[in-house]
Amino acid sequence: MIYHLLYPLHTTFAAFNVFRYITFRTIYASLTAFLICFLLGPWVIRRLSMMQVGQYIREDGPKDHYKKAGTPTMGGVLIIFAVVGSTLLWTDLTNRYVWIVLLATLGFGAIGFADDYLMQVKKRNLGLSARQKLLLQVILALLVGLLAYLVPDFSTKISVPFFKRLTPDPGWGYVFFAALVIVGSSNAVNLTDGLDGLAIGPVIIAAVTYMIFAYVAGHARIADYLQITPVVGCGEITVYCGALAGAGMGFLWFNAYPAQVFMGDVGSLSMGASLGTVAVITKQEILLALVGGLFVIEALSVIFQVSFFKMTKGRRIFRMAPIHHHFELKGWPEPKVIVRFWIIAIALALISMSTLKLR
Ligand code: 57M
Repeated sequence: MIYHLLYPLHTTFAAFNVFRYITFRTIYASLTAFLICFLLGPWVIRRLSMMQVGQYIREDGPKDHYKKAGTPTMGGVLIIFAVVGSTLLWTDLTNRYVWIVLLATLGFGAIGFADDYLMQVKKRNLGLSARQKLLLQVILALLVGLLAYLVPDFSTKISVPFFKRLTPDPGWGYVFFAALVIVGSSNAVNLTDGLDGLAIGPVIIAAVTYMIFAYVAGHARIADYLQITPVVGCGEITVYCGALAGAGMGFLWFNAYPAQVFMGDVGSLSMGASLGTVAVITKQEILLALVGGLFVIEALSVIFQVSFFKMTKGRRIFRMAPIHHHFELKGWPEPKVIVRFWIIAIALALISMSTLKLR
């Protein structure tokens, strides 16, 4: 809205020309989203506490978590409000990709909200059934994939990191591929969200990484120079990524150990799906497995643990899955696990950025 209101005035006030620039708007989208979370955070946390939207802690989890009982959850509502609000303020709202990514953010937020809400009403640590949740996620992700597919000139070729000539094209099958990326990302972030700041830290890191990829893909000359798939109009997704990173920082302010609030499914499902959608729009779908490599490690630890557990009738690979619980049970203090996992996420993001040159 700021873009639409102020940029046209550049003919009268030359300084307003600055609103044209994606870089400028990304910086302010990030700061706006940060401020929204930072300023509204205490009020939202108070409201959630008053409404007794407090986390129930499972008794079979690490004992260190018992003291977290009653911590307000559903803080993701604040993140989503900040991301959507800031995006509406700073992006070009005639851009279709902006609306597609907002649909993913709000839609997956709504699924998570329903899950969290049921959990609070039922007053136990279970919300929607896993099957119901997955079905809703798949339907919504297919819709998001279809909308991207329908954007004129949207390429259905898949970029393979490190191999610039390898671009398989599944045609309309791309819609299913996109849905897989979005649902996978949404659930992987959800599994990671089990320690204070453990999920939102890597979400910020991934948002910043994709900020760069969105800018590059949206800039015909730079995309051509770096030989990555150009995506006309995807520059506006840079601004969205800025809002995502800013909102994440604002939320982390309160979610940092010891957390005053958890994001809930409303936050984790929506953040993961947003990143998946950004990966699809920027045509860096497979790269998400590296940018968000930490989420992949967490998800794989669950897949291996559960498969092994079933195959061996009760034996385990890790002391507990997802893998962050394994290190907690080994005696690492929670902040150490969190910061070390962040370090891994930063290293993986750096390797991902090197694919701009290594190909
Ligand atoms: C969500 N949610 C946290 C909070 C957060 C298949 C199975 C591995 C699934 C997995 C699972 O349910 N994962 C999804 C993990 C929960 O946090 C809430 O959930 C929201 C995200 N959806 O925003 O509202 C707890 O996590 C802790 N937490 C923090 N700080 C935060 O900022 O400390 C969360 C955010 C909170 C809090 O304690 O209560 C969760 O862990 O439930 N299941 C598991 O993760 C369980 N693993 C398990 O059963 N492993 C088995 C295998 C065979 C399946 C094994 O290894 O033996 C563990 N989770 C818990 N207890 N709580 C183990 C038991």
